[in-house]
Amino acid sequence: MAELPLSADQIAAHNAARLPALQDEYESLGRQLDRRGITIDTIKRRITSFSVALPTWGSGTGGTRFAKFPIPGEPTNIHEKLEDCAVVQQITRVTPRVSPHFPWDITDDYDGLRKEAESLGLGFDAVNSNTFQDQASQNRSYRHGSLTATDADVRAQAVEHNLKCIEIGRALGSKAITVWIGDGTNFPGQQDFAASLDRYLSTAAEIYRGLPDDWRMLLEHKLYEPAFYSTVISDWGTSILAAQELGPKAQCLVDLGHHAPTVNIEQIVARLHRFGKLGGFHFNDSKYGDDDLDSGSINPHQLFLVFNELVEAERRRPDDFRPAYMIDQSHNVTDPIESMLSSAEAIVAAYSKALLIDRDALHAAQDGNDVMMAFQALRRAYRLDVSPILAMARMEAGGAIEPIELYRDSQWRDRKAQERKPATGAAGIV
Ligand code: LRH
Ligand code: MN
Repeated sequence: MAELPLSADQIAAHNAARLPALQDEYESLGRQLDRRGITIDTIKRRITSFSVALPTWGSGTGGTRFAKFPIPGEPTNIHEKLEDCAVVQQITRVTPRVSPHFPWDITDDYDGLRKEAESLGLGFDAVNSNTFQDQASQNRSYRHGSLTATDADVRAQAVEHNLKCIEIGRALGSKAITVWIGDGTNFPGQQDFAASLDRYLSTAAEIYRGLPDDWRMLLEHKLYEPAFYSTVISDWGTSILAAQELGPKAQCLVDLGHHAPTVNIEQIVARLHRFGKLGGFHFNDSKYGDDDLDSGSINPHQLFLVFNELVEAERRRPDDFRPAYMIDQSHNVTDPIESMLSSAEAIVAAYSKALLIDRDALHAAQDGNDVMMAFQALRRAYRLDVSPILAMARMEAGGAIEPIELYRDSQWRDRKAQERKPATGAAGIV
C-alpha cells in the first residue's frame, strides 16, 4: 500500500467543508449540459481515466542563463523530487507518472528507485537523455554537437549515453525514451545541413536498434536554442521524416514551446496522427520563445484547440492513438508544486472542454461550410466552466477539491525547508 506524503485526514476534512458547494455547482452544470444532451457523469468518467506525467526537473525551481532563485525546501535529489511529485499526484490524482532525466536523476539503485516510486503511488514515463550539457566525467565535449557531431567518437559517446538511458528506463519500468538534441549552428556555413542530418539518422538508428520491442523512441523537434542560426531537428517536418526513416517504434514528440510564435500547432498534431507518428507531448506555454511557462497560463485557447484535435484523432483511429502526455516546464518564480498543480488542472480542463464540443454539429457545419456555426461549436464548449467536473472527479479519486489551498494548508514546503539541504543557485535550466 502506497505511503502517501500528505495526511488523508486533512484532505478528507478539506473536502468535507467544500463538498456542499461543489455538489451545487456540479448539479447546476449537470442541468446545463443536460439541455445540450450531454451527461455530466460521462464526461467525469472520461477525465478520470486521463493522466499526464510530471517532469522530475519541474519539481525544483528552474532558471535561465541569467540566474536561478532557489526556494528553501525545494528538492535537490531524485528521492526528494519523487516525494514532491507524489504530493501533486495525491492532490490531483491525474499525475501518476514521472518522466526522469539523466544524468540529472542519476542514482545507484534503479530497482530500489522503482519500488520507492511505487510506495509513493508513482510510476515512470519516458526517460530523457541529455547530450546538450557536458558532464565532468565525460571524455568528449558536446560543444559542436552530439548525435550529429563531425567527430565519430563524440557521436559514439552520445549513442552510448542514450543506450544507457534505455537500460535505466527498463529497470524503472519506462516504455519510451525522449531524444531531444540541441545540435545546430550559430553561423551560416558552420555546418553541412545534409551531412549533419545524415549523421543524425545513422546515430539515431543505432539508438533505435537498442530499443526493447515494446518501447518507443520519441523525437523532440525544436526551432532554436541553444543554437540560434539552425537546429538539426528543427521542426515537425524533419522530425516526421526522421521517424519514418527510423521505423515504426520512432514517433514525434510535440513540445508546445518549440515552434515559431505563430505556428499552428494544433494542425501539426492532426498531421502527425494522420501518418501514425503522434508520439507525445511536452505541455507548457510561452509568449515569445521556449519560455517553459505554466500550461494554459498564456494561451489556454491554443491548449483547447490542441485537445480538440486529440479528441478528433482518437475518434478517427482509436487503435492507433496513445500519445504520451507529459509536462515540461521551468518554474522560475513560483513554488514548483503549485505550478504543477495549476498546470495539471489547466491541461485536464482543456481536455474536458474538448470533450464537450458537439461533434455532430461541428462536422455538419464543416461539411456544409457554415463557417460561423463551426466556430461556434468550439466556442460553446470553450466558454463552459468545467471546474466542478474536475473537482468532483478529483475528490472522488481521493484528491482535493481546491488543490493549492490544500497544499498551502499542508505547510509541506515549510516542513521540507526544515529537513532538506538548500539548493544551489547556479544559473541554468535546473
Ligand atoms: C528542450 C527541452 C527538452 C528537455 C529539456 C529540459 O528545450 O524541452 O524536452 O530535455 O527541455
Ligand atoms: Mn521538452
